[in-house]
Order: sequence, then C-alpha cells, then structure tokens
Amino acid sequence: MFETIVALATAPIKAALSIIRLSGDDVLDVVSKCCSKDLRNIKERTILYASIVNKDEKIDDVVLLVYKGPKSFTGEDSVEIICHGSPLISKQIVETCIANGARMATNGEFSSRAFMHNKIDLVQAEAINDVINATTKEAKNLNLLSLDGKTSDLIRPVKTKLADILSLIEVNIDYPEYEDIEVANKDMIIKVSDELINQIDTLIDDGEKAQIINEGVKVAIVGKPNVGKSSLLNAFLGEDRAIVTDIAGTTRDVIEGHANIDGIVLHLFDTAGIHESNDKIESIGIERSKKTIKDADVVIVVLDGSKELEVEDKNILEYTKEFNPIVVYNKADINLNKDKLSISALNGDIKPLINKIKEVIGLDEKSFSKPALNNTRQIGLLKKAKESLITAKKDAENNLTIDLVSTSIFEAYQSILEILGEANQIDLSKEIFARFCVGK
Ligand SMILES: Nc1nc2c(ncn2[C@@H]2O[C@H](COP(=O)(O)OP(=O)(O)OP(=O)(O)O)[C@@H](O)[C@H]2O)c(=O)[nH]1
Ligand SMILES: [Mg+2]
Repeated sequence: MFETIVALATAPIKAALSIIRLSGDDVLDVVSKCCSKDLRNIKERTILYASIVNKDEKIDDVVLLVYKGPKSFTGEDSVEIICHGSPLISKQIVETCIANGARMATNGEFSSRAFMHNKIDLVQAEAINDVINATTKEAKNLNLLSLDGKTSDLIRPVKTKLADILSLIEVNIDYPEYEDIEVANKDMIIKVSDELINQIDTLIDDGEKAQIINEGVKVAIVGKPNVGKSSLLNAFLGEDRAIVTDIAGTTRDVIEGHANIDGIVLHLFDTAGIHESNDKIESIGIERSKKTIKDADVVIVVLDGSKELEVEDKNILEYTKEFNPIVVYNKADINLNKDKLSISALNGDIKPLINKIKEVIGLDEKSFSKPALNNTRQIGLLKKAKESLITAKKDAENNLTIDLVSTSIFEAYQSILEILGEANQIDLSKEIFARFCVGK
C-alpha cells in the first residue's frame, strides 16, 4: 500500500503557474474529493480543466494532469495540479489535499517511489539531483545522459559477466559430474578477472573525468609575496576580486573565486605569499596557504619571471614538489622567457596557463559527451569491485579452491549491484533521496 503523497513541485514564489504533485494508491479518490470533477473512473492519461474546492469554498481553477500507473514518473497513479502561481493558492491546495487523505511528501519521495517501482535505478535517481544542481551546461548534459539510463547501461555488461561466472562456478561445484559444461578453473578465473578489471579501470577513469566536469577542480595559487598571485586570480575571474598592490604581504587570507574555463569550473584559491614572517596575522595566513595546497587538486606555483629566483621561491618549489605543481613564470610583459611557461597576469595574458591546466586535468572533447559513473559513491563502489576482483585473481593464482575464490567474485558482484541500487540497500537509498528537495 503506497500512501498518497503531495508536495509543491515548483518554487514557493509568485509566478505565472505553480505545480502541485500527488502520487499514491488513493490519489484519484483524494483529488476527486476536493475538485469539481470525478477522476475515479479515469482509465488513461488525461488532461482536465477543473476547480479545486475546500468544503464550499473554491480555491482556484486549475488544469489537472492525470496519469494512470505504471505510465507515470513514480509508476503509481499520479496527478499534477497546475494552478495560478501564488504561494497562498498552492499552500491552500496542498492543505486541502492533506485534509482529504494525502500526506506531505518527504524530500525526494517521488523519485524514491519511482525507484521502488523500478521506473529508475539508483544511478538515474542520483542523476535527477545532479541535473538540478549542475552549474554548467556541460555538467547538465552529462547528467542528462545518466538520467536516460545510458550510464547504468555501462555497468550492466559487467554485472552480467559477474553473474555468468558466479553461476558457472556454482554449477561446477554442485554438479561436478556434468561433462558438457564449461569448466570454471584457475586459468579461466584469472582471464575473466583481468578482463573485468580492465573494463572497470576504464569506467573509473572516465568517471573521475566526469566528476571533474560535474564538480570542478580546486586550484591553489601559491608563491612568495608580490609575484602576482592575486593578479592571476583577478585575471581568471575577469574582475578585481583580490586587492593588488606592490607591497609584499598584501593578501593575508585565502580568497576564493570560481571561473568557468571551457566548461570546467575552477575553484580558485588565492593565498598569502609564503615566506618567513614575524607578523602574527601574516603567519596565520601562511599556515592557511599551506593547508590550501594540501586540499587542492591542482597547485600553481607562481614565480616572478622578471627577476632571478630567490631562496624563498626555491623553498616553495621544494615544499610543493610532492603535489606535482604547475610552475608558472609571471610578469612576461617585462621579461618573456620563451623556454618556460610564461604569463602576464597584469595584462590578462594567461592562455598558456589555462592550456596547461586543461592538459593536467586530462579532459578531452570526448569526456564531455561520454556517459560515466560520476559521483563519489559510484566511483567508490567501482574501486571496491576492482579490489575484490584483484583478490579473486590472486587467490586463483595461489591455487585456492574455487569456492573460496568465488567469495571475492561475489563481493565484486554485490558492489556492482549496489551501484544500481539492486542490492537491498534500503538505508542507503533513503540517504540518497533525503538529499532531494520536496516535490522531487
Ligand atoms: N609587470 C607586471 N606586473 C605584475 C604582473 N602581475 C602582477 N604584477 C604586479 O606585481 C605586484 C604584486 O601583485 P599581486 O597580485 O598583489 O601579488 P601577490 O603575489 O598577490 O602578492 P601578496 O599578496 O603580497 O603575496 C603588483 O604591483 C602588480 O601590479 C604582471 O604580469 N606584470
Ligand atoms: Mg596577493
């Protein structure tokens, strides 16, 4: 029994129209009780003009979109009420529906119902939220592919292959006397594990690229004082966000800005110049610079290309070595060093650096149109599946019995099922849907 749920699906603001959504076993009964038309005998998708009425009071004239399950988003009987876009009207309509037997939906409950009725899998459900939250057209387009189910289709062959091998092992163990079935032996398991590990590696690689398109990259801009870090931030943003002066130690705190570079969001962090300082405030700023370096995906070390390198530059290069920084020579307008990656932040001439960042991130044109499992949960589970297969392969190489080897293969299978939400992960799916807004 699925209770009838109701929620405002559009924003609670004045607009031309608002949409109130209802879904559940009794939805046609609930809406019939509070509208001028009887929907109870409707047999197929219908659009109606009607009035919503509370007792004898007319609330609004509306358009009703009536969906008969399973041909609806949730898979249940559903109604969408399109009313005039007034927060007061939509509130009254929701209250009237509740008075007639519906209850307020929780966050993501409509999508959760769609998942429960197998209208969408968990990857598609997550994509709904990602489409809404996308901040670039590239990220939105990628998430639309996931919503269509194209991303889920990528792992279905892996799932099938794992199911095949597990059932083959099962048959081999249970019916050793059968001669006409394929033998699940050591060599075969090593071969299949290798194939699957390769496939999963590609999925992880593509997924991490798609994650960058979705979430952007954190870029730390570091260097000694006065080399032009804040000027570089401003050049990226195309505005005077950070204060720039010729006084060393101008920037004391981390300054953040976001730039969209050809569809990739850079979360830029301009930092206080790193050097030996006795100034208390500046020293705290320098500590923050060091923390920013640790948290960043890409570290840019800015050097003053118009001068010889000083010991402070060398210390910073040494300190950042383990983060594989991009080293850039600024002030190329004074002294252009053709052999080095040179820019002029002052003149906004930073194209070579942008190209270098794109190269380091490793996205190509295809990354923007390739469906991919692209959030931390999905990629984490892919990595878990890969680890299980590596264990299976090692166990097979070490001549462990086939039933022991199959334990790890089963774990890999479970992880793949979890990605799609097919592994009875009821609590997990609840957690995912809780991130949705009400009405979704
Ligand atoms: N000629 C030239 N001057 C630049 C360039 N970039 C920055 N400057 C100048 O260098 C000085 C320092 O610039 P900032 O951007 O404040 O340097 P910073 O690295 O943020 O300095 P701190 O905040 O003190 O660590 C200013 O006078 C800038 O105008 C450049 O590309 N060419
Ligand atoms: Mg600065």
